[in-house]
Amino acid sequence: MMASKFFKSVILGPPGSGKGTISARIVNTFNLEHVSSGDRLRQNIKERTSIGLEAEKYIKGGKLVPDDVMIKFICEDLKQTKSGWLLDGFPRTEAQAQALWEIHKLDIALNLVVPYSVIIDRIKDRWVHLPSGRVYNQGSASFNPPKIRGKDDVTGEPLVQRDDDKPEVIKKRLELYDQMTKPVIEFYRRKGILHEFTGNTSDEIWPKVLDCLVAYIPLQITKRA
Ligand code: G5P
Ligand code: MG
Repeated sequence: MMASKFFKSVILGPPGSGKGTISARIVNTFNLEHVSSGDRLRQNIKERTSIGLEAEKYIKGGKLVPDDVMIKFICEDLKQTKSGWLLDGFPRTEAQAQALWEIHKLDIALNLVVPYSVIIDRIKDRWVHLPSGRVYNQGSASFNPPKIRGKDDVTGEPLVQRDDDKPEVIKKRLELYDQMTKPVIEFYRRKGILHEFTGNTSDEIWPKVLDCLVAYIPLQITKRA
């Protein structure tokens, strides 16, 4: 069975909290489209589009891309979706949350709560496959390593490290998250749709997210089955 065509959800959490990791598990389980603002921006940077060139200036320094650019970009993207969706990385400011809400009333907002010390430790080992957004960790923790070091599991193409994963840029991203994105959590709390999940690892967080979503999207477990 498929999730409702109109199921609309967002996943929130600081940089490196595992939004991409948990989103991959969600869309492998439910029939939702993963719309990641960061992945979409990185694809545009790679393709040297005008939005990519503009966004690159901000992303490199760990700053946020301006609200007007992001709102237009993501709302256009959502028009292309063919099923329910899970937004990751958007909204990131209260203005973005308000703009989205005017167009789409969401069913649920998931918030990942992971200590910053854990995040800083794992980010240095993150490697990504840019075309798909698939994310791996090549650290000593042996969490989700690629089957072959440096290569994407599905395509065998090379993995890269993100420019904005340098320690000084991560620090800036976490500061901006505190200032700009925490109000988004409060926005959804006021709307009564916020669910928070705390843990040090994605394996600890995932079963709680799954339980929550099953209650919202009943009897629709697994695309894989
Ligand atoms: P992004 O791309 O949205 P962030 O900063 O929100 O970037 P990020 O860094 O992508 O979030 P994540 O998705 O939350 O982090 O985390 P992840 O990739 O799944 O996991 C991080 C690492 O930890 C991976 O290596 C993973 O394998 C590993 N990991 C996960 N779980 C575990 C675990 O349990 N144990 C261990 N050991 N490892 C684990 O945005 C990037 C930039 O784009 C711009 C901004 O400039 C932003 O900085 N941007 C926007 N600007 C304005 N408005 C918006 N809406 C924007 N959206 C993007
Ligand atoms: Mg991500």
